[in-house]
Amino acid sequence: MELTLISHTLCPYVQRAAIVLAEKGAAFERRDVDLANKPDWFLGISPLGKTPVLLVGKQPVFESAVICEYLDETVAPPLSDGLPLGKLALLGGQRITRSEKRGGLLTARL
Ligand SMILES: N[C@@H](CCC(=O)N[C@@H](CS)C(=O)NCC(=O)O)C(=O)O
Repeated sequence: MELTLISHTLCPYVQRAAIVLAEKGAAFERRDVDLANKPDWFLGISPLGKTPVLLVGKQPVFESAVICEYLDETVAPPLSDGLPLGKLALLGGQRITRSEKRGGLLTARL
């Protein structure tokens, strides 16, 4: 499915989604909008007029945490282990991995 990240150059919430996409090596188009002069097409897909919005085909997905979770569930490889702690870490910008040797959980910044 074609992915378009509707963005603003300085938006840290956009960065969360962009980092997840980059970690996955996913192909996507980035389209910046001027938040001081929001275009009508943007207001038509972003209920609160905020970036980021991820277009999955023509379907808008909004709220950066929701976008990150959607991407992790639909684009391989998974960055979280799908368990609650792993999901929370993903949303906080961390990756949780299981330590084979120590049998514990390790976290690292995405
Ligand atoms: N809770 C939102 C926050 C998004 C947000 O506040 N984006 C800012 C840019 S960094 C925005 O679009 N501001 C424009 C406005 O509020 O009019 C998310 O995590 O996606």
